[in-house]
Amino acid sequence: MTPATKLEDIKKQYSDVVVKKSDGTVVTDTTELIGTGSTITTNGKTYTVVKYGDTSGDGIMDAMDMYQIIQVLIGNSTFKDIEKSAGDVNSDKTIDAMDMYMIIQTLLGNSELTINK
Ligand SMILES: [Ca+2]
Repeated sequence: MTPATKLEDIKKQYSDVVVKKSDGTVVTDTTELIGTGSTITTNGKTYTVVKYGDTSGDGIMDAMDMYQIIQVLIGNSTFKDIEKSAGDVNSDKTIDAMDMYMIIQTLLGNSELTINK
């Protein structure tokens, strides 16, 4: 999935797909962005979405995600496993300044995160 993946894009590939937000509500708006923590069920299997940089789970990477990562870095907050996976944009199993750097560069438009999930 790319950062801009919407329900309609998934439906093109999997016609029987059911997408739920992290709170369990079914997504019916085909233009809605799919965020971290959402689940995708197709062909009897359910997958949990990890969107790199989207720790807040709203489908976009923005200042809110940076804020959440900063809070975790300074010890004011902790991430659930799924949020940790989303925040660890360079996939080195830790959330640190390098992840912040990559997210800032992406927000500035200097680079694009590569999505492998
Ligand atoms: Ca990392």
